[in-house]
Order: sequence, then structure tokens, then C-alpha cells
Amino acid sequence: MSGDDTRTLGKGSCPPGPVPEGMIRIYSMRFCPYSHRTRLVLKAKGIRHEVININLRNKPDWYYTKHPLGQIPVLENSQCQLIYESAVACEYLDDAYPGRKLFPHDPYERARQKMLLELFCKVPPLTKECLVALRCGRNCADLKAALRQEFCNLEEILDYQNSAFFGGDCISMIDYLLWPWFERLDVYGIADCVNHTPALRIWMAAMKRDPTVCSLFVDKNIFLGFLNLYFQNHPNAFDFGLHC
Ligand SMILES: N[C@@H](CCC(=O)N[C@@H](CS)C(=O)NCC(=O)O)C(=O)O
Repeated sequence: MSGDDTRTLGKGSCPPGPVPEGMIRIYSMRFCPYSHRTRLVLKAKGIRHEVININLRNKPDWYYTKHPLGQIPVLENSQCQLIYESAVACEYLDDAYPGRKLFPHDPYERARQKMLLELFCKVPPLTKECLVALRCGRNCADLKAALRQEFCNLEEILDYQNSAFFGGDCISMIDYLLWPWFERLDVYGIADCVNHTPALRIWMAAMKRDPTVCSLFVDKNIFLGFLNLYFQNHPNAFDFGLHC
């Protein structure tokens, strides 16, 4: 148990002590897609870690000593080194820890995964804009059309490669970096955006069978409960579904 499901720390909380030797800490939030990326890599590589969840609506003052903008995720190691930006944090974990390497060793293949990540960059803001528009009762047809176009671009890559995963026949770093937004399509109410991209749907089905992805999968009702409270600006939204 790494403490993924612990209550958030908010304003007035005590800062946590130093990270024990042999351990790494992630500052996170259970429903954040960027943190999800880094937690997937921690799990996939079997890295011993502890999780500190942050209340993003009521951030502790001390949290700004961990990230200048108060964003999550942040990694902290036992040498008090801080690593933020989810993709950078994932690469750090892959480089700093032994075991299964998630990025390919081949420089071109590694570059290709990073280029794909750049191609993906419109998807996170578009999914969030769709979610907000739907929750506020606004028309999101244009946003969904733009998202579908992004998915068609990814579909073309899978078709061209004729591979199960974005990095080839096995799951690798790029799949984990993209996955959190696909896991959220259903709860965000925009799952129909992949209706015309069959290769992407096959990739999603393969991702859902991956043990690491399964281990972090959030129950749809819990996610919806969080979103309902989040859009009501409820202070306990981030702790939704946790026992007292
Ligand atoms: N580019 C950053 C984005 C991280 C991000 O936007 N995190 C959100 C939560 S999903 C956050 O910290 N929001 C709080 C805030 O911006 O104050 C990354 O990849 O880590």
C-alpha cells in the first residue's frame, strides 16, 4: 500500500517530514490526470513510494516550497530533490530507478515517443474544456469536433505502425503518458469522441487489460461523485469516496 487513497492536506496542515531513505514521495491528487501519469510509472516500475494528496482548492502554504505554482504532481526524494512536470517526473523515474525501462533505449525511438507526446498536447486542454462546457450546459460540438480530429491524428499513427501500442508491440512510456485522458473520456461524458477511431479503441481495450492501469483504475461512480462536488466548489471534493 503506497497510500494513494489518503485524505488531502490543506491550508493549516503541517508539512510532512523528510522522505525516508530508499523511498520517493509524490505530491498528488486522486483525480488529477497529470499525477495519474506519474503514479502509473511508479507502479509499473515497482518503485517504493508514498503519496501525499493535496487539496488543490485550499492548498497548504508550505506546498509552494515544493512547486513554485503550487501544481501537482511533484516528486521528492530523500536528498530533498524536487522534480515537477509530469512527463519530466516520469522520465526521471525511468532513468533513476532500475528494473523495467519504459522509454526505449534507442535514441530515435525515444525521440519518436517524445514527438508523439508533443502531438498529443491539445488533448488535455480540449478534454477539460469539453467537461466544463458539458457541466455548465454549454454546447460543446466544436470542442468535440476538435478533439475527434486530434484522435484521428493518433489513429493514423497506430494504423501506420500497425502495432498494438504507441511504442510498438509492448506497452511503454508513451502509452502511460497518454492513458489518463482516455480513462476519463467516459466519466467526462465524451466517450463518443472515439467512435470513429477503431484502432484507438482497440488500444484503449489493451490498456484496460494492463495490470498497472487496472491497479489505478478509479471506479466511475467515485469519479462522478468527485466531479459533482468539484463543480459545486465543494471543499471536500478531492476526498470524495474516502472513509473518515
Ligand atoms: N504541465 C503540468 C500540469 C499539471 C497540472 O495542471 N496539474 C493541475 C491538477 S490536474 C494542478 O496542479 N492544478 C492546480 C493549480 O494549477 O493551481 C504537468 O504536466 O505536471
